[in-house]
Amino acid sequence: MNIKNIIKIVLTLLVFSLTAFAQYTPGTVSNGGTIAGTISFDGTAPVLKALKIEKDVKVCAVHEKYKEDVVVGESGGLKNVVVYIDGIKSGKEWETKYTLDQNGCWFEPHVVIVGVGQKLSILNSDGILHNIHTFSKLNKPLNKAQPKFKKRISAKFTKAEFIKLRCDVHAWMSGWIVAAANPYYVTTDEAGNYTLTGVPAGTYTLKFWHETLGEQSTEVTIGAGGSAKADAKFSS
Ligand SMILES: [Cu+2]
Repeated sequence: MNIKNIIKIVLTLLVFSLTAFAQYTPGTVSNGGTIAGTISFDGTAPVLKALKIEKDVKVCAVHEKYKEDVVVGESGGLKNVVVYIDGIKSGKEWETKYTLDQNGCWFEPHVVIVGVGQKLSILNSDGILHNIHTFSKLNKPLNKAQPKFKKRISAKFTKAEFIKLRCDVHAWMSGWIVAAANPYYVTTDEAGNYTLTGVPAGTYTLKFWHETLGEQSTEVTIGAGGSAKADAKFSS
């Protein structure tokens, strides 16, 4: 065997082991724990910017629309923060359904989570033409017309990534697809609250991602069947 072949084999094994190492293995978690908390916005909440709706107004202008880049609730809670466990290798099963809707010319939800390798159903509830367009770097970008008769298309993502999302027909439509490395990804609600369930006992790196305010992380230790609290604050 010459040296070239040996290098080839070593490289193949290395790539294979790295790939295996990066993958998540779903299964049953007995006595899983819960991590919960509140993400808040530190400072004066920015004034929501009204969006101009000048196209397909009969369907699209049914209610006022505001830019969703920073959404702060009454008590200072920050909506649409993705809270996730970074690097967890095994744990609970994936969700059975992941859905993104285009409803009233609006992405619902604004930040949608889909597991890597899982199916994202993209609905068109409007009965008009939309064109879904993703701006991904690690995954293959998606640029697909969804005519009024096409109620549902689907997409899969092979790598974990935060992906900017737009509609090429309606300039104000903007959102995010989060291709999740594991099932421990959630988004915060209007009050900034989140809950991660079914977490195996261990010490984890918990990350908080916001589309314009950046990313933070903290360490969390959770015992079997236990609960942990992790809050975070973002400012602009
Ligand atoms: Cu559209």
